[in-house]
Amino acid sequence: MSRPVAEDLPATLMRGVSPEHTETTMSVMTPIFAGLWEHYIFWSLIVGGFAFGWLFHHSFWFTSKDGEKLPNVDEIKIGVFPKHNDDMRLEVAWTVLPFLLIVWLTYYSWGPLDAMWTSADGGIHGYECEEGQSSNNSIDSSGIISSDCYHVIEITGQQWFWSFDCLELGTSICDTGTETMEVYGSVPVLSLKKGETYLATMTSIDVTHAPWFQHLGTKEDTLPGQQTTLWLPISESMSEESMVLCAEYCGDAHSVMAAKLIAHN
Ligand SMILES: [Cu+2]
Repeated sequence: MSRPVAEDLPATLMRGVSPEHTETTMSVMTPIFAGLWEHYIFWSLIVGGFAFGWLFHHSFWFTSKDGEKLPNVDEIKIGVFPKHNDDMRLEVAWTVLPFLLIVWLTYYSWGPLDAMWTSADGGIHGYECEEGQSSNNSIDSSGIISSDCYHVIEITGQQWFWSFDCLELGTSICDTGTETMEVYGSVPVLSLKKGETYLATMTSIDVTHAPWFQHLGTKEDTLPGQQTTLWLPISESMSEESMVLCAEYCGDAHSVMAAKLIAHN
């Protein structure tokens, strides 16, 4: 391939964010979070439209005309505290309505968030699979994935790379390797099977890191001397290739501490 000439440069610079590369590098949307996002945006628009509509209406409606003498409704006099002018119905409304909305949004996000941190002891992914057993996972209309059982793998964070260990799983269920990626250089690859659900038990051998599985929308800290866990439910709709980045600043090469997740059939 020839060197990029001047007019090709913007396209070259944009490579990481161009639509044809979006799938592997940039998209961070998963069904479960897409649903939450849309619901929160819906309510933000309602609240924003109401607040700014009210603000603009009152700004113009209560503007005085040039030369107009206004009635002194608050009885403002120099040196005297102004007349107390309140409306109990308004006070109650703007206290109670936002409170109800917050209660609703908390309730609404409860299911998806609970699914993300479900128990490894008979939660929505059941118990660890027996040898040869499949997770047989399925995704519901709100994006929540549930499984018959799960497989255990290990992830170790280290300055500045990830180590994946499939433990005793067969290579058709879990495999590892390395690959060279533009910008990131040589990166570890974790290859998991669609329809299977994995529980990563994680630790770090130096400082705090956090693998961020972009297309699963999840991340969790890895801590030296401690074990943390992260669910990796690989649904049939999962994109074939996605990135794993470090989401916890861990030193000089933090920004290139990447890995690749392959979801295969
Ligand atoms: Cu990091």
